[in-house]
Amino acid sequence: MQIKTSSTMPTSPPPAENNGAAAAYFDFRAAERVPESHVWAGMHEKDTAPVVAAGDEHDDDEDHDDDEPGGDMRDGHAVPVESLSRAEEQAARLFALPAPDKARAARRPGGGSTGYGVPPYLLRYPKRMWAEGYTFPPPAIRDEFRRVWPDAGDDYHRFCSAMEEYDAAMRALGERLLAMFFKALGLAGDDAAGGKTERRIRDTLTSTIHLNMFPRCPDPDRAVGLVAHTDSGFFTFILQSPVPGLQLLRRRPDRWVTVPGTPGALIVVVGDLFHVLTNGRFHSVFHRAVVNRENDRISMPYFLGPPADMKVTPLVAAGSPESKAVYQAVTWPEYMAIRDKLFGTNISALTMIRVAKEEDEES
Ligand SMILES: O=C(O)CCC(=O)C(=O)O
Repeated sequence: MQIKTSSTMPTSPPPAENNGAAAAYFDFRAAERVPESHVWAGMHEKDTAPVVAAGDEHDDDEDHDDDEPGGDMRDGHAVPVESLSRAEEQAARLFALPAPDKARAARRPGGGSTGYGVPPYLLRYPKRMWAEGYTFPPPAIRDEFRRVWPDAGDDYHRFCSAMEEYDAAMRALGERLLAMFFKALGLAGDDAAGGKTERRIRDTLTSTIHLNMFPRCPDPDRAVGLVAHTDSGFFTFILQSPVPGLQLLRRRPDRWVTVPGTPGALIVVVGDLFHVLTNGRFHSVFHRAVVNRENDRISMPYFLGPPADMKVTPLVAAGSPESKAVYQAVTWPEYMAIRDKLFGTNISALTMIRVAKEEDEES
């Protein structure tokens, strides 16, 4: 079965006119149909990737690897629900602002990955997503959002406070989760080989928040909220709202699984560099967002990863005692350069940096 992913979807580079600032704003509210610029033909073909609800899954695969899914529901995460809903409410208010207010904060060409509009890598696709987005690094919240609210009035302070609270809660959760992952790998504790590595990773974790607004869509079968992809960093938290839309790719057999809309639940999505760090023990997972006819959906992925200058080196003890490093050590920018080069091909960047065959071959 052929699954369409971010690396298999486009077969040729997009025409130049699809790139650039013009893609920054599209009035989804006014759209009565999905324009050609946003049509993704064949995205929802049932025979390409059957969609089942997460609760209905039956995995009869004898070879099933417990670590295989790479995306996980974490309820009971101890993050105050009020912090999550305050941030979600503020994200919705941001996207509800008039277009000129948002346009003031548009991503600057060549200005990195911060701001309102379409992330640069999505501009490489021939078609646009049914989504608005805003990306920012948490330490820059107060500076960044002066672009939206230059007067720094009450709305600005309410927004920034909510995002700071969200950041603090997610970061603390990230550090706890890292400790859990290390424990699961048998590397926890001060005396264990991984103790030092865990502390180094925990103390240097970098984070990015990306706010997504997936507007309701007049023809959801012809549109996509966010094309299938893996995250490149360590791991990502994706808060679930009552409106479902996140789908995870499950393997053997390949199928898209819809994560139920459970308010307050967080999905943990393992990224490529965590796959490398754990020597393939925790697999990164393809995921995508779909849209629906009835409801807008907000999502606020919280991405955690290494600093740019850290070589991510496989923890050899992550596998069996005799295992070797399966991947070359890479920095995040080095890994992204490989991913960028492979865009539009069928080849995964993980495969390119693989130096030894994993027992559990990824595809
Ligand atoms: O909205 C979602 O559920 C997924 C978002 C996501 O994967 C992303 O923004 O990278």
